[in-house]
Amino acid sequence: MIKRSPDDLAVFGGPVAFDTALHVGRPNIGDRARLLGRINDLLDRRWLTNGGPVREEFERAVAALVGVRHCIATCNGTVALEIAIRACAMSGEVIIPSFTFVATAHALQWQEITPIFCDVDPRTHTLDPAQVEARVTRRTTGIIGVHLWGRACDVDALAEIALRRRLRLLFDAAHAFGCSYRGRMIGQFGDAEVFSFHATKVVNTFEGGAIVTDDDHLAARMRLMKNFGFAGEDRVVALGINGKMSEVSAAMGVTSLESLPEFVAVNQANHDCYRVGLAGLTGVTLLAYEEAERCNYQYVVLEIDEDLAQVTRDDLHQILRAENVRARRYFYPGCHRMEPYRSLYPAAGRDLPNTEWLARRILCLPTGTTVSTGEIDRVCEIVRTAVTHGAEVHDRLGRTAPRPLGTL
Ligand code: T4K
Repeated sequence: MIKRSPDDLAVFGGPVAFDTALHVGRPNIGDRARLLGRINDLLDRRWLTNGGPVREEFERAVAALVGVRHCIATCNGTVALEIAIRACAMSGEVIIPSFTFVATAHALQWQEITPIFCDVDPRTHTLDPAQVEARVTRRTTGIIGVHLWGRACDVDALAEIALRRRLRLLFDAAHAFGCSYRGRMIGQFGDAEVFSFHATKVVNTFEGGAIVTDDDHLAARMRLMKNFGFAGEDRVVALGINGKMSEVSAAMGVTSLESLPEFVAVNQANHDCYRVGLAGLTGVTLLAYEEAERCNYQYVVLEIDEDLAQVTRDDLHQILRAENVRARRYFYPGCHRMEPYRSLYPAAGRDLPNTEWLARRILCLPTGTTVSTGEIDRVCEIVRTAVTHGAEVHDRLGRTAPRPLGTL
């Protein structure tokens, strides 16, 4: 049914728009027959992990697409970050944004390195280089920039700071596979960059990740580290862990890579559909991607200005969930408000005004190959109805008195 008035919304007793939930991060599968063929082959070979041919094929394909000499595939993006951090000999303090998935911070804290949370630029959602500079101390050994939503950080400014202050520079490129910065593929910057190939990413390996770099020594160190430090059958030459990607994951990765252009095209068409469907809505901005760059359009990110829209981001989240649209409030409430950081640095929010501001404005909407443009039209219609009747909807949700606009 068409939802034109607040009474039509499921949250106020109207019919639920979707029988089956619409998810953010629904996995892309690619060519199932080819995937199953590859899985059959690897079963026949009886080579399931530890340096198999499919993992090697995946690493070659990733390195070629990114344009780097080395790709080290791993069991997930978090372990890839941990290995890259250790291989770069980061210690003491490392500067990162708080507005990111918590894995960026955990990868440091897990190794007893202090994450120093830095504010982001409210327009780009990525590290503000001036704020980074202000947080460098004698204990600082590195910077980890995050290419949030697949949009590159200010790579040149961060590289300049890292060079001048003699810091290591890594990029958490978990969202940015297949994206570019100033015409060069993301993956080519800093000492190394880290991708996630988690099920929810544009290219997936069920669980998986990779570190890419042009630094031969760093690559050799990371290859040892991800395999317990083994340099031969019974020779261990360094401290290592088990960070290996399995053959079945790599089979998914190779298959997924073959369909990358199609996945991106679908994401782009979906993004266009959202842009048209939400055009002209007061207080609702769809995050844009730069036309001149390569983008994977994997995240559909709305920014809600609650003063203009008269509904809060949390109102919209509640309204969409009631319609079976599982929108996500990434990356609320910011790492600094999650444990253990919240207890360790209770006052961190004071120095992160843009992070706090963004964390209450952002809502991610479903996209990917499982979402049709017809479904997107209906999602847009729900948002439009809620915002068009913003004041009434907010009031009816019963938040005005106990929870005024502007509070988290
Ligand atoms: N750095 C950054 C900036 C990252 O965003 C991430 C991961 C990392 C580092 C670490 O990389 P990994 O170690 O994960 O490789 C999800 C993902 O688990 C996580 O990989 C991702 N970022 C993050 C942004 O999103 P959650 O906690 O939101 O996951 P979950 O289980 O709530 O799933 C998200 C949505 O996807 C749900 O609506 C359900 C749907 N879904 C999920 C899975 C796994 C499916 O429909 N099918 C599925 O198989 O973290």
